[in-house]
Amino acid sequence: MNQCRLRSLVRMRRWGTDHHILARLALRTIQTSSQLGGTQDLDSFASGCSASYIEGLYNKWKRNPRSVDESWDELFSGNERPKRQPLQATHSRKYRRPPVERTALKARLGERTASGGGASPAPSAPPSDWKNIDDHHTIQAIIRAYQMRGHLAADLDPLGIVGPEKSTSIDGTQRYAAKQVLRQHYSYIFGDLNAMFKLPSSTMIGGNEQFLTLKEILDRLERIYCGHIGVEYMQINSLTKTSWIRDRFEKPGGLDLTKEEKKLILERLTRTTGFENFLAKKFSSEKRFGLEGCDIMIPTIKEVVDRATKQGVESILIGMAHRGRLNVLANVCRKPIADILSQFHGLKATDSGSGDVKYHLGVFQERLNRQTNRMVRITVVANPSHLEHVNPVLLGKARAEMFQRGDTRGNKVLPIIIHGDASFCGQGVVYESMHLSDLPNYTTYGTIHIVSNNQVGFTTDPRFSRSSRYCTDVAKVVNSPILHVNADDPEACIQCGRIAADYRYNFKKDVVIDIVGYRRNGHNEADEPMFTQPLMYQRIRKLKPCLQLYADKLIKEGVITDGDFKKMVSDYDKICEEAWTESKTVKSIKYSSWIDSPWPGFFEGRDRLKLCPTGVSTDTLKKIGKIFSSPPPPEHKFEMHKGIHRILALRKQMVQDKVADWSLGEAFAFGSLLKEGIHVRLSGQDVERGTFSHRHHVLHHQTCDKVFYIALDHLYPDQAPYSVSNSSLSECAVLGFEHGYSMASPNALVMWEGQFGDFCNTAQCIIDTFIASGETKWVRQSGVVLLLPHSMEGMGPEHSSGRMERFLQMCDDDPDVYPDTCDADFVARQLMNVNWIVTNFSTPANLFHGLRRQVKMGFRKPLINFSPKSLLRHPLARSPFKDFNECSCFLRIIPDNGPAGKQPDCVKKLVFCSGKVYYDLVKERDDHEQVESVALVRVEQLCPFPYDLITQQLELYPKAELLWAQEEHKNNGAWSYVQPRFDTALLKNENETRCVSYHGRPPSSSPATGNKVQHYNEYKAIINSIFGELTPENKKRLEEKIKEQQEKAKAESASASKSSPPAKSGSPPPGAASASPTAGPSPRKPSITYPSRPPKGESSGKKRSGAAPLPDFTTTPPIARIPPTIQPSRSPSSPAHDGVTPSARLESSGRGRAGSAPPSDPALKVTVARSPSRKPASPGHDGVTSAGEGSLGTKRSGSAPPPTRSPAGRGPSQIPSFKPEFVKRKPARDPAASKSKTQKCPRETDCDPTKPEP
Ligand SMILES: Cc1ncc(C[n+]2csc(CCOP(=O)(O)OP(=O)(O)O)c2C)c(N)n1
Repeated sequence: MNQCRLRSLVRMRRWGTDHHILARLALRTIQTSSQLGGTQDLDSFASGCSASYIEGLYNKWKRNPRSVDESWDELFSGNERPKRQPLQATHSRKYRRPPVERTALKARLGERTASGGGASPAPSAPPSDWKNIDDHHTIQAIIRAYQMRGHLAADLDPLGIVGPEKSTSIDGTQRYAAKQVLRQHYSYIFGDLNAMFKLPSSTMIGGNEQFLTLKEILDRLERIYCGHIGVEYMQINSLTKTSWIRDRFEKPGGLDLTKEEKKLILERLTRTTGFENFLAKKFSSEKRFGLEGCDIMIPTIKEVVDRATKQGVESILIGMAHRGRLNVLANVCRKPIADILSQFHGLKATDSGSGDVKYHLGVFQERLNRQTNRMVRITVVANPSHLEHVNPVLLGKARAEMFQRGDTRGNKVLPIIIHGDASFCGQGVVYESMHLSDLPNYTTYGTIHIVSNNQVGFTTDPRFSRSSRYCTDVAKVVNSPILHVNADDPEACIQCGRIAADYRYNFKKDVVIDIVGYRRNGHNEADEPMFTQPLMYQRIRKLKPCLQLYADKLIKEGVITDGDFKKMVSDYDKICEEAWTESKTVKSIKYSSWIDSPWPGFFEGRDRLKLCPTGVSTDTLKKIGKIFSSPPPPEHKFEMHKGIHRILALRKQMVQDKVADWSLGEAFAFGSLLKEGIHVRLSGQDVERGTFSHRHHVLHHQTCDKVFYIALDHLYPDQAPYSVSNSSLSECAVLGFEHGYSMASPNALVMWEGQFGDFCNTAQCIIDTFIASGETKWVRQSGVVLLLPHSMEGMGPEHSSGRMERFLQMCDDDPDVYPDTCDADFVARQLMNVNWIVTNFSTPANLFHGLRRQVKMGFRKPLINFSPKSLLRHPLARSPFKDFNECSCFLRIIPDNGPAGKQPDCVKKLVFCSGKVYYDLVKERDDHEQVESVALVRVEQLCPFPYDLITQQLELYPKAELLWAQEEHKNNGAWSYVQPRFDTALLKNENETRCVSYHGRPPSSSPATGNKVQHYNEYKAIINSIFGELTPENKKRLEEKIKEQQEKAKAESASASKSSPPAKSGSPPPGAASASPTAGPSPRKPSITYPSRPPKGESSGKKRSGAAPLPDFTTTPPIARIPPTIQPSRSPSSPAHDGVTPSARLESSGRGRAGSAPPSDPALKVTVARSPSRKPASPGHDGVTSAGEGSLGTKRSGSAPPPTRSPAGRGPSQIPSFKPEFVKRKPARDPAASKSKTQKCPRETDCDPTKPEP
């Protein structure tokens, strides 16, 4: 036919110009083709298609030469270029070889493939064959389309409600590859399915084969990407990771399972379904939140457990909600079934507490994993009803466990979180927790998330509960691969479990498995789902359970027989029946047998009521003070900010004067605990510097990026690790995380500081459901400390109150019961019996003792402390060293030690107060000249209420009128808590007729005014109600005093400006160091310089000279003035980006920042570390993260490593034996890379360096 056609074309030559041109064209093509040695092209080109195509073009050209491509124009008009120019892109697009041409190519390649096997050489296509290139590009794009969007066409829904329709291609094959996947390539694929193509390197579907037909390519891609697994991974910004996943899914045979593996899946599925069936049979109307419809979740988790234990994981922590929880306990943790069943019998508990519903309880099981023959500890963390809020708690606990085990890479501890579909996308805490996943001090080196996706949330359809396509889209923010899988395909689910475990092992990153199933029953077993999802449930009723489907499949495949399956089912039923019989013999339950975080060795042999002393020696104070007030050793040439020089000078002066301000008192607490082997961890927003710029625990080199110094890391050679870390801007997740961290071990002081106390309400769920009630519900203790800046300083409604009233309202001490204060252990017993401790410290010494007491008690109790703002720099809020020494202790109340206290009979008013208002009252009492008639008593520990000491005070001042003074509004602050307790204390004395009157702001829905004048007027009203108006004599005296102080200040500043250049930020402020070194104010002091001048750069903007004028509402602390200059530039483009000074490099390889080994040399060293890697600006999906990120060893590693010394002989004996390898840093794999100044991204290098890059 072709020959024929050609002959006719040649004949045309004779007919006329038009035909002549066509013939010329044909001949030229023939010539070109034969020059290239091809004969098939001649056939193809001269085929009917080509001829009519050219003819059509020619006719078009005749009508309008410009209507065809320039190349055709040249050809038809005879103005051909002598030689073909390199084609422009436009040429290649417009020149379209008829599709049938591929048949010839196919035939040619087919022959070679058949003869030469898989690895045939690439066909030598003509370089000018742009269509051929286009075709290959298209194939590549098709492959990429499947990789990127195949999940959109995957068959994920066992109900068949959601999912694409199959369409029929030209060869009659039913394909899922809908337009949404293939888009512009959709029509292309139906052209010629037998065309052969070379596979691009971006796919592994060919295995060893390099060439496949289009049909085979499509079939393979369909099977991989549009089958029962829909994998989302192309969004990951790492070529290594995407390649790894691609290879795992695409390699032929990679997802096959052996017969034995299939049998194991069936066995596990039998147990899972069998357990639910058994519960349904025995307790048909009991809520158990069954897993039916997502049964495969249990074998999937078990696959993860198998895989992880094989990889060396020793402890697996699971956080989950209600759905399927009992099944997890029975079949994953292997909690004895009888124990679980006994929870259904309504038995009495023999221990105290409230207990919790059975599907919230925690479990801690250590067992042998039979598949791997290794011991594994599995913990399911107790959780409240509040869905997803257990996530950060679980992560914190996992992180702490890693710390204790010296597991620096998450090789031994694996966190797994199980989510519901509606809650995963609905709860904000999921997002907040996800964002912790890669932060150096919070990472758990990857968490495996499993979504039990039953496509409904209670009664709400997904289309009404989320706007995202998938419920898992939230995980994309951290670049997680997401494996969606059809729950009715057990083998696919197991493969996903396997791949997820391997991914986490290799890359130490989060990964998500979304098991798409259904819910066979209602939200709980008593619910009628047909009310709300009638059509869905009509389908569900017709569906065979997954177990049955899979058993049928395996029987058909010959893996098992029908008899085998029946035996499997009956064997497990027998196990359940036996457990049922056993459970009926149980007569009582113990809440404590459901504890998720036992502290072995901590309670045994310990006198829980013994309160150990909290004071330390003066030598210890001096040592800590010296290092805390010193800059890094000079040999490190650490360039500090001038302001820091000044702050350190002030600290040094204080140490010399043997007096401590707030930050020094806090440092004494931390430092002395570190010395005793207690790990200290402080986390929260901006805690490193301190919101109010008072702490400065991390000093930043001013010209070298990521070089910093933490004095508290360098106190003692054998000290415990200190971890201070700025957190993400989250309260809920970060507080949850720290709470979880505190659960893991009693031998750590774990603190979370709120930026302002007010913000703790975004963590309310954690506070209410974990911290306030965790011990009562789950017998689980925690010594977590909340530091909540609180006080009324005219900063407006949201920066004034830590919502003390809410914490106090949740205290569970009975306000109407006067405790047995004669009990020798009264103080400890009171602490032990209450759910948490609430304090409002007013001195650095009490802060010191209060924090130390947290780990000195024989039990653990959360501490909520309302920390100060202006008091951080208040000259009177200082404590002498003697208040920290061995003879000192925590003061639950601070009585009046002044003239009033010394002559109590003369006292007319006894004013109780708490916190910062005390200092206002002292000043006002002074100004009102009532130092002898008004006694001021500070209640430092509000809960448990110090009845014994309060009663003593009441008795000490028998004639005094009793007042409670607070700066908060009446419905806020401590009043509603203390009032009934004062009454109870007063009622104790039969002869007592007094009661305590309230002096504070009136009730208000807003915690504070935003208007300074109103703030002051409110303040003045309180003062007047306590002390009365200032008398004319008072006023006159004060005016004189102010005048005198102003003159003095003027003279001082004049002499200062004469003798020295203007004060620099590096020099100490005048008079700052000469502040009163006494803890309590001297009532006879003429005036209070108030507050002390903040460091330069933090000026309040108000010029204050000398004494505070009256009226003084300028007690606002210098909090809002965060000096930006203290922050070194972290710009990656900064020349100092990686500028680590040679001396500073000393430690750069040895330890990360807040958490590293104590230096082997007691001499101080500068801690150098890369700050947490800055994420590169999205380099695109293939973009490997750019340089400039810190390497593993130099990033600010998370928690400090455990101490290397044996804890024996110091501190409680339960200190875990820390392993030194925690501090070891893996040597850089590539020496050249390690020499390089610019470190590779830890996200890449962190991945197991022993693994070859795919
Ligand atoms: C924070 C929170 N809000 C509301 C609820 C009430 N609630 C309990 S289960 C549930 C539906 C959860 O749906 P999903 O996350 O899909 O899990 P499922 O029960 O379907 O397994 C709701 C709204 C809750 N427990 N916690």
